[in-house]
Formats: sequence, C-alpha cells, structure tokens
Amino acid sequence: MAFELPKLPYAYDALEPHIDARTMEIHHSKHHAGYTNNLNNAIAGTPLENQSIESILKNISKASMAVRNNGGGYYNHRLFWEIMGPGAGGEADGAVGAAINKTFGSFADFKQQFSNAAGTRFGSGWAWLCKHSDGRLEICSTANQDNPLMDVEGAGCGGTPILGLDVWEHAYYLNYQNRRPDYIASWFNVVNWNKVNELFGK
Ligand code: MN3
Repeated sequence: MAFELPKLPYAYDALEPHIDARTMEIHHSKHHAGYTNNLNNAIAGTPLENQSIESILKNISKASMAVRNNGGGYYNHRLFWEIMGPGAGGEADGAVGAAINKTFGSFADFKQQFSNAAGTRFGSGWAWLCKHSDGRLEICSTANQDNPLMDVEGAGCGGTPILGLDVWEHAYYLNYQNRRPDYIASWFNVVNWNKVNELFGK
C-alpha cells in the first residue's frame, strides 16, 4: 500500500494572512507531494512497504537516509496540516490547555519556550510539543525532517508529537523572507487546539 498525499482539510488561502495561499499551495502540492512520492519509491519492494508510517519511523535507524528524510517529511507535514486551521489560534483550552499550564506554568511561558525552540533551530527543521506515555508534555526541536518518533540520535525529546511547527524556509520565505520570528508569532494564530486536544487524548 503506497502512502498518499493527504488532502488539505481547508483551502490554500484559508490561513491568510498568517500563511499565504501561494506558500500553502507549493508546500502541500510540491514539497509534501515530493516527500510522499520519494518515500513510496524508497520503500517499494521492501518489507517497509506494508508497515504504518509510525512503525517505519520507530525503526528508522535500520532504514536508508531516503526513507528517513522522506518518511519524516511525509509524517511531519501530515501532522502540520491537521494542527492548523482557519478561525483558530488563541490559548490552548481543554485537557491540553490544563497540561500546558501544569508543565510550563502558563500558556505565555509555553509559547515563549516553544517559540524559542523553533527560533533557535539552526537551518531547517521542526519544533515539537510531545506527549510522553505517562502524559507528561515536553518541547524539543529536530533538524531536517527528523522527529521524536525516530530511534536515532537527534530525534528530540521522544514521546508522540501532538503539535509541530515547520521552520524550513519553504514554509515561510515568500511572505516573511528571513523573518522567522515573525512567522512563528503569526503561526500561533492558526493553531487548531481542538485537534491538538484530540491528539493529546489518544
Ligand atoms: Mn515543509
């Protein structure tokens, strides 16, 4: 079973003005499509072909760099589209809001720590909020298309990502150029906390 590029759950222009339609279109239809196709090519005819993406990532140390880069890219972007949405943003509520307050002290403190993780990631990568098996939350960042599910050095804090922010230049350069901090601040206006709550509850 080949992996499929997931449909965006909203229109390309739905996240404007925070993320522009052209960036969304290229990011989804070119970048994410590319990771998906390259992942399928890299696992074709191998035992990985019949595994879930989570299973592949949890054993990625045994796979090729092509599977690591494109499998990460496939998974990371699939999560990224889901945890954003129109008419979203604001402070986290529900169970994840309570867990954030408990772990980081306040939503403002969480936002600052997460923004710092995203802003200080050198080069291309991601910032993550992860849930550990005991329910604990943790913030980390990873390079390239790595993520905390992977069993490799540099995979961040471990646990399961419930929120991820793409800080590759392709995610923001058209609108923000080199101003990554502005992109990060604006991105908080499109975070779909309902979805993050759903992932937190799993
Ligand atoms: Mn990307």
